[in-house]
Amino acid sequence: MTLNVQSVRLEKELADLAIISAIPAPAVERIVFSEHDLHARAWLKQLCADAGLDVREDAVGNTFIRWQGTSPELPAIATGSHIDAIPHSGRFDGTVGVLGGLEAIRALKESGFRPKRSIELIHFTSEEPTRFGIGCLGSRLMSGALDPACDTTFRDNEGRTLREVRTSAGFTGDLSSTRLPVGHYAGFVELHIEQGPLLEKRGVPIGIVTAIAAPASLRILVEGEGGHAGAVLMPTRHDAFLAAAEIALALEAAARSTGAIDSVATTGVCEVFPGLVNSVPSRAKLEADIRDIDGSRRDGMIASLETACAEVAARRGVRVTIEVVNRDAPATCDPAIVETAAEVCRANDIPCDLMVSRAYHDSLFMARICPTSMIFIPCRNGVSHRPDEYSSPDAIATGTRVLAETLARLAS
Ligand code: HGY
Ligand code: MN
Ligand code: MN
Repeated sequence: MTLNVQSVRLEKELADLAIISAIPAPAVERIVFSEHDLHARAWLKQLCADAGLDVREDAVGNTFIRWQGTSPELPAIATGSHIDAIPHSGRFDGTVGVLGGLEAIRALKESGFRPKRSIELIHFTSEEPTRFGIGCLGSRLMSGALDPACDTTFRDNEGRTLREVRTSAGFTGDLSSTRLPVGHYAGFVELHIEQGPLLEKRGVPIGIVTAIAAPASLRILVEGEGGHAGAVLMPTRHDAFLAAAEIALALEAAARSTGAIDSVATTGVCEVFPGLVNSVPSRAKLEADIRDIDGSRRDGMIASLETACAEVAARRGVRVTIEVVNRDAPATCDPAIVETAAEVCRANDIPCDLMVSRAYHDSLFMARICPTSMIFIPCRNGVSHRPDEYSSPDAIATGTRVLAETLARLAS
């Protein structure tokens, strides 16, 4: 198949999207339903309309960009990713899968190929957990992994509900209408940067994902006793921050002690109240991210954390409450989809490795409703979620080519 992936066009679009951001380059910030997110959505929809594709949006802003096949009644083949970006992040996480997916469709169209099954590019709403505290909001709703009641229970930092925010952004309708049935798609393939160092280290241009790690995130509230930093003597203190610090270290120890390199745990948020130099902390809030490719090992880390919280609470005379925000199963990718992408690599003499994904993606939830896999491309030093995140035009073009031919085979 002679495909002309227009790398210059794709690089320009990636660069244009990168500057639609709440903060100056090279950092990127595009929080779901913010003015920058809405600007980027409008820009993307225009790009897709210019490519002659049909565009529709659901009640939470998941956007479906469709290339009608010759047998439109058959379940379509889908690809896609996200364009929301956490603060101080990079310009390739997610965007490579959306703009690379668009370029894959345009290259196929321009080659004269006609798919039997329609091919649909999906821009998922809020893959990042930034605004509502949970990742993959759009794909969770699509796959039935999240109760639509979250419409009124999820609130952002300003206390606004998901319903208020999404409807003022123009996305109306009942949230339950976002649900797609199993079988709605015949397959899903997501192109994404690896967000790890393995492909670059091995000098391999393509990774094909066989499994996606099981993520969990927890909110931990520690309530102690505050007081005057000079007057409260050490033996009588119930310092909420120091208790929280011990809990964060216990979480690190839990991850390091499983014996598996796939066990990771992060305390990424720590808020101290009242947060004054001469006042003993009376309250501390932690947010912890705990993952492993093995779900039971991940649950073992959570159990260790719960034990540590009880021990610290008793010894320090503080109250600790744990809220599990999400605790998802890992996903196994579909062997037939994996094999199709591997065949494409072999046919083009492109080396590829089978690998797991330690980051979570919308594919984690798409795998619940259709056969799914991912195509990874290398990113420099494995860096991601940082402004210096980088993937070369050649790597992106190669990933886009493999995606295009994989979609063509699946849609034929
Ligand atoms: O955190 C993740 O794994 C994804 O990048 N949101
Ligand atoms: Mn990310
Ligand atoms: Mn991502």
